[in-house]
Amino acid sequence: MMCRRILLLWNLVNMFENPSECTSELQHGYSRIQYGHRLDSRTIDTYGGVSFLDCVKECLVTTRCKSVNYFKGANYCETNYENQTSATNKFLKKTGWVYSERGDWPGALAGPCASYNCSLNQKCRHNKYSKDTLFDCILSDCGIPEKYGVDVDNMQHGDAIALNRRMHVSCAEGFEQSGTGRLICRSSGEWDYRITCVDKVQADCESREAYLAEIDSAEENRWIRSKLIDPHLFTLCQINDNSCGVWVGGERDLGGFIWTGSGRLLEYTNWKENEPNDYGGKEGCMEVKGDGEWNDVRCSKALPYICEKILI
Ligand SMILES: [Ca+2]
Ligand SMILES: [Ca+2]
Repeated sequence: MMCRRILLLWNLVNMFENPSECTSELQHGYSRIQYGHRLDSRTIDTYGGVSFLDCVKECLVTTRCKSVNYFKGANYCETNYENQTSATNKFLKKTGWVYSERGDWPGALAGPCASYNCSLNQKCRHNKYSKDTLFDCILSDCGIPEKYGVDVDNMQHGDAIALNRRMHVSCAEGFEQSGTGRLICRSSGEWDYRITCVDKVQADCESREAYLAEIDSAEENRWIRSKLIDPHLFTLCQINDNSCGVWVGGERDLGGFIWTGSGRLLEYTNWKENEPNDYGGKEGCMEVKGDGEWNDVRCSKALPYICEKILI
């Protein structure tokens, strides 16, 4: 394995200095560098005027980095926070680009930074001004925006999540947008959100002086389920039909679920087995299924909903 990696490095240096000398004999060493491809719109940061090896090194010292794109014509490097496996639909054929993944490179290329455990939003940097430590962990990026209702799937070309960069987002389906949709990554590592996404379902409940239902007991859960299978209300739901469901007011918050309207933690729960599973890291809302059990689900799913009103 060690010999193969050394061969790979040598091949790379050789390739860029003398491209015409590439032979079929060397091709095996390049097998983990994919020509004519790039991972689109998952950029941490970009660098101009750097070599391919410097591009790979930048990825190796940036904790969040999973892969790089490199455009040799402009010596242009992009570090990515996802890779071909985690963002399959963003892996595209693009002439002139080279794509490679972090895991295909020896960590030792990062030099002394290889032994630093910087946190997820940090990178390791040479510290010229300190006598105590030659290397430091410094802030790298603002992370992937996670504000409720914001859809980050449609990053535009040129967007990035590194400090002092910006990106364009929109509101998820079912949310009403105001603001420009631009996010700016402050040097403090915090996003400045220039977008507000109002949940149309919550807004409708509020317009009725109500809130999305908050279920506090088995009895209340049974009542909601009885409405679900009431043929006069939701004709899609058969008894124990798991393909249908309704929104209630649970929302993911700091890893757990709360009731959005009141901000209270859940006391009574009736989750399905193995739920909430936060499938794909994108299930921030809660539905009650036809059998009365709960599931976490994408907030953009179009479902009927139940508002709750305190009657005095
Ligand atoms: Ca209630
Ligand atoms: Ca789920």
